[in-house]
Amino acid sequence: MSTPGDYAAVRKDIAALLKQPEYDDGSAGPVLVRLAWHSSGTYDHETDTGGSNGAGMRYETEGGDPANAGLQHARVFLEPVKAKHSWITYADLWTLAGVVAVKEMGGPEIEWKAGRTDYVDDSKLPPRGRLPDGAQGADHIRFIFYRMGFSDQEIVALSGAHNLGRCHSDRSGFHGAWVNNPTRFSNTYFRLMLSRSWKEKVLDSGVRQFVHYDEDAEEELMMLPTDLALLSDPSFRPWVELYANDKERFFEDFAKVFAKLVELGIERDEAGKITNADNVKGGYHS
Ligand code: CCH
Repeated sequence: MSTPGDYAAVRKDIAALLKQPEYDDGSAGPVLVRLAWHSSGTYDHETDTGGSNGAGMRYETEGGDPANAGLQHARVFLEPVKAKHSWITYADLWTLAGVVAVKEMGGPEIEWKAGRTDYVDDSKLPPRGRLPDGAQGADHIRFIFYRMGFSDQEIVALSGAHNLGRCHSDRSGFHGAWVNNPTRFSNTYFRLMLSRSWKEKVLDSGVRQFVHYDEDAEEELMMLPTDLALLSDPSFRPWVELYANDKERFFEDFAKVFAKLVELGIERDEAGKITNADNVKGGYHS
């Protein structure tokens, strides 16, 4: 047990668990980034529902959403950290883990603020279907991300997280990694998107994705239909080109937009204290 509020100690323990030789590409990092994103990305600006407050993925309604398949691995990786620092809320731990993982994998420092609650307000629970579907196109991406309050530029910057990790046939139905070194944060995803020729492939399961095979690559690389929609859309594409050519600008923009993502639905006073957390009515404590 550490001193309540010692987030530096929590960060250290998250960093220490990233190396997982038996898991995927040897790192828990990518799936932790996805956990942070899916816990936040249910937010709806108009109704002020969803978002990371409440850590709703602990329960079947949200945790059992097919879009969240596989994220139990991320939550299990973090259990020892929660056990050791029991004062931290799951909502804070999951978002902080994503931020620490990005940095540890060579990405930018992302601003992160504490204070999320694990108090579940039933009236704030997101319905299923709030997260994006990789089989779709630009209209769908806009529908999902505009609902959270993001611009076209922010959508493209956030999508750069697909530098990390991979698709698992038994989770999403898609298969493979976007880049050759999927545990190193970089702008390779954008560079490959522009420089390679992507061929449609229908997997045995009937799922449609795009693939490319490089002579020197260990495996066939992939793109989702939603990834390639960023190329074909005239408003998304200039940002893909910018981020492919300017890694620093990508890092800067990614850091800003990821910080915004994990703050969706969180209201703070001038001192940074959350004003819409512990006092919610009609909620229950875990
Ligand atoms: Fe993603 N993502 N994502 N994604 N994603 C998947 C995996 C990761 C979409 C679909 C998928 C973001 C946006 C989108 C990560 C981060 C982000 C998978 C494979 C699908 C499908 C899941 C599996 O099979 O395990 C779609 C569609 C969109 C937008 O339209 C955003 C935004 C982020 C973060 C900022 C990361 C990281 C992974 C790898 C996870 C892993 O387990 O390796």
